[in-house]
Formats: sequence, structure tokens, C-alpha cells
Amino acid sequence: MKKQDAMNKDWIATARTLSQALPFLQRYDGATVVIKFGGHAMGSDEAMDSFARDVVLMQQVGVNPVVVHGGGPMINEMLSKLDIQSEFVGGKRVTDAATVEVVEMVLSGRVNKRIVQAINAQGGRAVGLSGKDANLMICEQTDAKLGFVGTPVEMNPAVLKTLFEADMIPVIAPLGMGRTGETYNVNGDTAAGAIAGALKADRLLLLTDVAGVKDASGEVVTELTAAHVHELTELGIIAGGMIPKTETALAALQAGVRAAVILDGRAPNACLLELFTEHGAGTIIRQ
Ligand code: X2W
Repeated sequence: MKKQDAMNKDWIATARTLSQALPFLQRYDGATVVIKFGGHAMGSDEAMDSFARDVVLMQQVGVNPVVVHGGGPMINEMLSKLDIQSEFVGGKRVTDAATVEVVEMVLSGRVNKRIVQAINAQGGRAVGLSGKDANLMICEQTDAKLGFVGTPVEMNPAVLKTLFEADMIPVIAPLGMGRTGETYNVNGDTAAGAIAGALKADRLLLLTDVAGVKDASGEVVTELTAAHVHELTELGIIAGGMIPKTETALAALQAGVRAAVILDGRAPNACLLELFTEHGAGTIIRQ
């Protein structure tokens, strides 16, 4: 008898949670949400499955999710197996001709298909692409010293809209094509920002391995304006690895994204917490 009562309480709580989510479900019906899923956030099979489940749920309730992934640690692993040395300058991998081949093989081949498979295993219909497909992301060389590292200069997101209409979930590897046919390696955050900008997305979720942007006392700030981000950066409070994230967020806002959120992708159901609860997650940045 007692056990039955306890179980009833669990189900009642589940029903209440669903009911409380209604205004959020309504708010995001038809919204476009771009999610950057980094190599560090996809470490374990459990993390991958839980992420995939959240993405399928989002799509089920009317969101158009777009996954843009990284895979830095997986590229490192393959380069080291092949005895190819690799270094980063300013957060970007110096990419010679041999390296860009490995980057494409690992990102478009292994990492992209693993995510596609995980989403499909949860009942979604994911389609794997890179920035090369349908000319989605045309790039120019970022800096001659970095070799085949690209900066997106022209976006053609029509293919993504076609996939939304067919209830498919695009999963995008951050590679771009040069105007004369080169393959460019693009930082995953940069690619996610450019794609979110091109879609004028409602949200850009940058899943990282920290809880969000911290203030001078080390507390996570839940909301920031672009002006606050500039202030905290000038004061040196936003520093190190957080700078490329906040820069991506600001560039996305400039391009017409409504808000960007920097959140901990290792937290269970991080995306659902952010979109469908009062609580939210991480740091939301708006104009
Ligand atoms: C990255 C692309 C992968 C990436 C690289 O070669 O590692 C550049 O640095 P994470 O997992 O998001 O760090 N590209 C130019 O961004 O992966």
C-alpha cells in the first residue's frame, strides 16, 4: 500500500511538471533552436543518448532543432594515431593539408554519424551534413598562419528549411568550402553562431563544460546584455576559453539571433531545463 502511494506521488509530480511546461511549449512552438554540441560534452554514451533524447523531444513539441557539433578531442586522438603533430593558436587548430583531411574524416565521418545514429535511435529523423552540403557555409581563409582554417562569409540555409518542413533534424559538421573548392576547418562555436545567424534563430545554445559566465565573485550570472559582456571582458572577468564563446554569442545577436545561452552540457537534460522551465540554465545573453 505504502509503495503504491509513493509511486502515485511520482506520477503526479510528472504530470504536474508537464502541465507547468505548457507556456514554454507554446512559446517555442515553431521556434528555431541551434545547439552547439562540443566534443567535451559528448564524452560518454549516456551523455550522447541523453542529448539525443532532448533533441528528439524538442522536435516532437514543435521546435526546429539544428545540431552543430565539434569533436576536437576525437580529432586529436586520430591525429596522434597517425603521428601528425597539431597545435592551437588563439583557440584554433593550425590546419595543414594533411590535417584538414583527418579533420573532415573524423568530423563528417565518425562524430557526425554517431550523433545522427543516437538521435535516430530515440525515434527522431536526423540527417548528417557539413557546411559543404548545398553550399551551406562558404568560407574564406581566416589567417594564412592557420592554414586551412575558415571564416564563414556566405551562408545558404535553404537546405535546413527544407529539412524542417520534412520534420528532419539537421546535424552539421563544422567544415566549409572555399570559393575555389578548398576544404576549410571551422571552429565549432563559430560555425554554430554563423548558422544560427543565417536562420535568425530564436535561441543559440552553446553547450560547454562550465556552468555559464561568472562574475567577479565567481558566481554564475543568469542574464547579461551585450553591453555587460563588453564590460566584463574589458575588466578581464570574462577571460580565457570563455572569450570565444561570448564572442560567438555577440556575433550571433548582431546577425539577428534573439538570444544566446552559454550552459553546462554535462548537466542532465540541460537543453530542456533551459527551454521549458522557469529556472533556465547557464547564462542568457540578449542585445
Ligand atoms: C576545430 C573543429 C572541431 C571543434 C578543431 O580542429 O578542433 C578549429 O579549431 P570542439 O569539440 O567544439 O572543440 N576547428 C579551427 O570545434 O571541436
